[in-house]
Amino acid sequence: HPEQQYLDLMRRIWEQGSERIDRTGVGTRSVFGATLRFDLAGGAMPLITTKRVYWKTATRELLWFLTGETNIRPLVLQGVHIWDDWPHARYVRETGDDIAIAEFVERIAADEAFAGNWGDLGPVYGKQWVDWPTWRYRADGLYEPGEGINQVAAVVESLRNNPGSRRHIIEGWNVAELDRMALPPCHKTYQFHVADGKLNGLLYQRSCDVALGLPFNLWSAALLQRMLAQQTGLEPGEFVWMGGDVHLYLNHADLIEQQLARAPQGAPRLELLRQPDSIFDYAIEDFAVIDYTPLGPLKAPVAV
Ligand code: DHF
Ligand code: TMP
Repeated sequence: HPEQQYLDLMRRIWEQGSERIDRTGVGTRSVFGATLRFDLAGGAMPLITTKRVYWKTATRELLWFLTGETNIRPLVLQGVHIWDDWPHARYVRETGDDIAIAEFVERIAADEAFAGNWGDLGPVYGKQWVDWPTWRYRADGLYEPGEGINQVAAVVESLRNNPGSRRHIIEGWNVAELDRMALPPCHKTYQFHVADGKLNGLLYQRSCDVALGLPFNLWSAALLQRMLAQQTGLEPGEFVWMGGDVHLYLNHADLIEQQLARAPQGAPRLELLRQPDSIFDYAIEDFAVIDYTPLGPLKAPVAV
């Protein structure tokens, strides 16, 4: 079963990983450099079955990236709370107002101006993907803002017009803007590749929380690949995931032990119910997952 790769990686890190103090202070066991491969033929998806994964939440996050949005408010208004902790932590740190997270999130939803001030993550994924900032020199030697670059639209164009290219890349790692981001991008580089009428995809993830983040990251990257394949008339090929610092947080021990005692269930597939006019026109209703019969949810705290 393809999911065995995920479980094997989890077990290897838990049993052999190096213990390291990390930025969050929680502590991790970590290995450096790992690869997973999934064949997306026939609609197969790397959707983890040894716990329930909220694929609609991950899908809403991906659609939010594609709008270029970096404020959590549109997510919150859809009931998606995976990014709440970071704006909340910044608010508490910068104002000294020790407001509970539930109350903070309520204010983000209710008060647009408050959300404008406190709900933004900085120029993270969405901004870099569809509006990478540029500068242009003027005759007087000063420079002014240029037009943003839409990397996603450019990749659709290059897949259509120059499929043999080795430059189908979407990059999140804008070095000049890292210090303004709530978190520098983890899933930082996407590359696509056309061969034999199929679209292959690769995600390089510099830092990976295997228990909480990776199930979302695998789903979302494969989903983006499926959407790009549909938009460019290609069949989905292979999806390759590569991780840099691939880790398990020490406070995820219960989840890890329960998950490693479980066996993968069936072969979930994704159906695209409609072909939207562009990569930017997908909606949550366009996606249906079939044959997904996961084992029960496993909860663990996210390290902020
Ligand atoms: N920080 C850390 N330490 N790990 C992460 O995985 C992570 N991911 C981020 C931002 N910062 C992060 C963005 N993605 C969850 C999943 C993905 C995600 C953030 C959080 C999460 O908490 N998942 C839970 C709950 C899902 C839900 O409420 O819908 C899960 O059980 O999968
Ligand atoms: P770092 O910036 O210090 O590497 O911390 C980021 C943490 O978030 C790290 O545990 C990796 C995790 N993460 C994911 O695994 N996937 C994601 O999509 C995001 C945003 C974060």
